[in-house]
Amino acid sequence: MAFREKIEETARNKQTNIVLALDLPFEKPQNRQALLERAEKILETVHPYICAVKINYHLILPLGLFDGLQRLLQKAHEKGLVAIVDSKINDIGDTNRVIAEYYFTAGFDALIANPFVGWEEGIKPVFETAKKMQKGVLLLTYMSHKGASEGYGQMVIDTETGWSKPQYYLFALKALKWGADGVIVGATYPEKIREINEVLDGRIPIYSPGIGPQGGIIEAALRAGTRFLIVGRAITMADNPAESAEKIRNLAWQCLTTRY
Ligand code: NUP
Repeated sequence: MAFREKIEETARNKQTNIVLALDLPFEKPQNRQALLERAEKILETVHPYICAVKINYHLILPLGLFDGLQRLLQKAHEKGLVAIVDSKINDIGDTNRVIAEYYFTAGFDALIANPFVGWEEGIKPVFETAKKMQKGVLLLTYMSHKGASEGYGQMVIDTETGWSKPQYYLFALKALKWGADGVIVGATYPEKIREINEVLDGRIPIYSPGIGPQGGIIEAALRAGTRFLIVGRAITMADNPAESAEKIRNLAWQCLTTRY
């Protein structure tokens, strides 16, 4: 089954739209085993409340793609979760293709890429690789941090159409044109979520990180049109990650199912 159907089906069956960002603080290399065990334990206790797990450099760097990470990917798949790699692919096409091949071969179902590099000799090989391997591509469209306005929020003149538009608006159009499986828009910017959702016209789901420590509010993001919430530290750093995940999931699902 293709990534997009897989995550939708899992979300529907488990009644959760939470993607766990399995991020943990820095550990010295000699503590890699303890880091892996901590991540495994969180996944084990939190899995009933999430539809997917997103893995970032926090774990890729210390654990290794074909080493410790394999245990986490195996566990995620055993639990019926979809696995997304937060790779933010951002290089020339030939390099991007090799990066995508490694992540997909390792077992990830989807990856995150940065549209700033453009299509030809940029992001195109990522989409080609994903299509060939039946995997998904999510595109950064408006990031959740304050400085996002300096890049994703700047007014630009589109080289193809000559239109003067905000960068994120053009990225949303490109996500449609390129056939992205999702776009990332910060939960910290509900007005951007609303605007991008209008451009996407319900054809591509929005994934929003940034609730909790970054200041985003669950209800505001979901009412604006977010489909999936990406949640990290509010769960991974909680005294009781399972309890926190359950609370967030219940609130988000209730909000999602009553928003219209
Ligand atoms: O715009 C983005 N904002 C963001 O926080 C795009 C991302 N990929 N992320 C990632 O989502 C970030 O790197 C982290 O892995 C996760 C959010 O974590 P938290 O703020 O919920 O702890």
